[in-house]
Amino acid sequence: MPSSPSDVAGRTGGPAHAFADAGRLAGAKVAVIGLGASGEAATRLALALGGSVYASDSDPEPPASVRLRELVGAGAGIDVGGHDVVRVAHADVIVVSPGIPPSAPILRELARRGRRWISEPEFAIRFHDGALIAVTGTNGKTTTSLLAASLLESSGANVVAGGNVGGGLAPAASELALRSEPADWWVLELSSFQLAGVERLRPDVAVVTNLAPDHLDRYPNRMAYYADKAKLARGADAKTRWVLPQDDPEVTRTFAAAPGERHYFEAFASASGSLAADPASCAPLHAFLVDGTLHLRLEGRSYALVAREDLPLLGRHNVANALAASLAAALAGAGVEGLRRGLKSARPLPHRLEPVGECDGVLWVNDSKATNLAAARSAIASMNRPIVLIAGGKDKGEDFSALVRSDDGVLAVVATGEAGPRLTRELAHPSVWLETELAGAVARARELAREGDCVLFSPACSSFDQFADYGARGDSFRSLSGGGG
Ligand code: UMA
Repeated sequence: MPSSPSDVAGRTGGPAHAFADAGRLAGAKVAVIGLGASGEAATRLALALGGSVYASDSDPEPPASVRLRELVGAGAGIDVGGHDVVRVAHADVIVVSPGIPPSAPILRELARRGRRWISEPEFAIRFHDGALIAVTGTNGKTTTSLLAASLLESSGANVVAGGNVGGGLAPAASELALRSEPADWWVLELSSFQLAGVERLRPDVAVVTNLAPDHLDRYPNRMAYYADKAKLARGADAKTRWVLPQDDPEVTRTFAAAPGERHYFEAFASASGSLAADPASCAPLHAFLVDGTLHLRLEGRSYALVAREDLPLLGRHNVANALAASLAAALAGAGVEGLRRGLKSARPLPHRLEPVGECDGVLWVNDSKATNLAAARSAIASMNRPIVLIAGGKDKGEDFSALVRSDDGVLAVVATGEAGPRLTRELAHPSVWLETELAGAVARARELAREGDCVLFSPACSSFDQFADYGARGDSFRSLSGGGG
């Protein structure tokens, strides 16, 4: 069942493959574009491997600016406030930070000169001799990645997690490659921005949680966004094991041509498509929820993993995440007992349906990570109490009319942030309130909620209108709510 970590030779290809074969960068010229978390980590990695590094950022004060002196001391050439395009174009390898869109002037100029670049995780993975679980999807990537890693760990595997995760929960991929004790398994969360710059990255286990429109402020339409997600399959081959949702038509279509063996998870069984009811139609290993218990079916035999009520994570979509993580971990060699232990001790991650307190019978839930409509919809559908919803933030152009449905049990919506006015116009709900700032929205929600209700902060928008990121926004909600008090 599991692939061995040694079974991953030739994971990457493309122009820089020779460096991976040598295992070092030995004098090669490496250009790193962007000095955020990923650019800084890639710079450190390239320096550690003996590369001659030029790193630059268009911002005069990028996130890494306090450590620039250290990077220069270690031998990097650094520019802030702009990029020396000639120097970048002459590098052997160009590593690009995920937040830089292909429309950025530096990338347009490199494209005009016929230069290709790679994303930071692909750069890092070239220096990892072990095996890889790569996790993408629109929502649930972080929970699934971290849970898969902890389930593997519960089974005694030597595993680390990183990639897009952020929020201080796990490092950039390049930081994993810098560790002195190499791990047998990496679990990498990969965003569409990171996959955009992937040439040939070969996961041993590739997980897609789900697909729904997102990042429409960077992509012209959802198909362009899905096309970047589909690059996860670029380096896949017959040995790649896929972990896919049974009932997600966008995932099925997007990955239809991907080579490899398919394994399915199903948290929302429909009468027509249940893995539990139809074992013959499926791959040798899959995961599903039946009679309130998460199950794994391995070569025709079913194993009960954990009862839904014993999984310490709120929300139905977390059942899907737990099934996907269990399947990925099982494909990587985790045993049933390890999975059971790991699932029972799973902890909610900050900002993802995180209960932050209960006061006067009102439960306060921080779901700041719900930065798109689909994530907020999942959260709303997951609650088993009447909801006072706080939503809004940076407007990414999604259709808000679909945010709340009449049978959701939403009592009132408090719209806030840049998207607040459009939310109030588009939401078909009898009780919509507008508050410019989050503080006002929390105060309004406190007035509206009654005993037995919950106040759900699930913004359906990114945070960049008023906050540095979703973490800062969630921290602010947590402290404004006073733990519900
Ligand atoms: N920049 C240039 N030139 C340009 C444009 C931008 O130099 O023309 C600079 C910016 O000034 C900035 C840097 O490039 O300093 C871009 O940094 P970045 O936005 O890529 O941020 P990092 O700090 O490197 O963080 C990235 C991910 N951020 C994004 O994809 C936006 C982090 O994901 C990730 O944790 C980190 O790499 C390590 O892998 C965060 C995220 O919000 C959590 N991701 C999005 C999501 O999950 O929805 C995709």
